[in-house]
Amino acid sequence: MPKPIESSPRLYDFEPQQKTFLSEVLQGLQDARKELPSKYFYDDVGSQLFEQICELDEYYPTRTELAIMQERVGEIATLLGPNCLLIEYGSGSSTKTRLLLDALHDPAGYVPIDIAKEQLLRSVAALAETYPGLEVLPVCADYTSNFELPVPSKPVLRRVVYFPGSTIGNFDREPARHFLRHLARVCQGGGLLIGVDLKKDFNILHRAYNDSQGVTAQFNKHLLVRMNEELGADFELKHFGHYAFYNPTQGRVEMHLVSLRNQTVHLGEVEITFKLGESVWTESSYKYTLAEFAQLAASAGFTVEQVWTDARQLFSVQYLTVR
Ligand code: AVJ
Repeated sequence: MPKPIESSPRLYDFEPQQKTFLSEVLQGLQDARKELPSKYFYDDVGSQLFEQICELDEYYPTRTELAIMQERVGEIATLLGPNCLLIEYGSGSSTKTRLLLDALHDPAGYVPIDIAKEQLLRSVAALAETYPGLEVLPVCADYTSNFELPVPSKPVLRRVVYFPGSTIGNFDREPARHFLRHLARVCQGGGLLIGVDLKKDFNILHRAYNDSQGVTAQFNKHLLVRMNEELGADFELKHFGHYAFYNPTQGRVEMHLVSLRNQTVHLGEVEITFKLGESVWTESSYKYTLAEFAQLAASAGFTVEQVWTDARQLFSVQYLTVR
């Protein structure tokens, strides 16, 4: 266990190996099938664009998950029980976390885990003000690695991992199973409260990722903006198109940036050529049926204890337990 750094709040800093933006971009764009990791959407501007997406009429997941949480938080708090240690993977959408913290019965502590240190410290400082009695133990780590969890001073009855926002949807199938197995070890004897987006009418999915105001397109192209600004690249935004569609055989929405002509882009010394119609895969967002997710959860060692959905079955919040 590393030493907490000398600022308030204490931070358990595991100094995660962060590959640089440049090295991941170079790797992704020099693959035969070009791709960029979707985590790079979320710098300050990108996070703001995502928040704008969440406000769109067409983008149902965020508001639907929040509505489920608001309606069921009492029930959820009862199920999680008193003195639980709440561990959040990839904090951020603190509205949902605050709902939970408001309802939990005497939580033993709150452990937000994030790879982005500054953001983590900012959100923790804000939480500490609202919840002065709550022991907050932020951890800076790559959340797929094996790290020790900090131990709060209050006794812990069970550990509960919170993984909202259907972020699990961004993992391909095998990595998803692998990550859920990791979570099962972390919350052994306790549970996992997870937001999972559901399969539905293709047209609803299509609209959610192809909004009429073009905010999602701007969010997608923000990766190009970041490469221009931070890596000195010369992507011409007008020569790339936002292309998002539901792939029904794979059960996922795919987001791509498609080259609208043959072109060459420069990234420092490196030249990257694009053929007309060639795409850069920027995100996958898998959708599940309740049965499919239950099977995935079971293969990772979880039992589905409770599922809450909205009336239209667009989204689900699930409590999974592991013995
Ligand atoms: C935050 C990753 C769940 O996949 O729906 C929104 C991100 N991408 N519009 C999603 C996103 C395009 C979102 N997640």
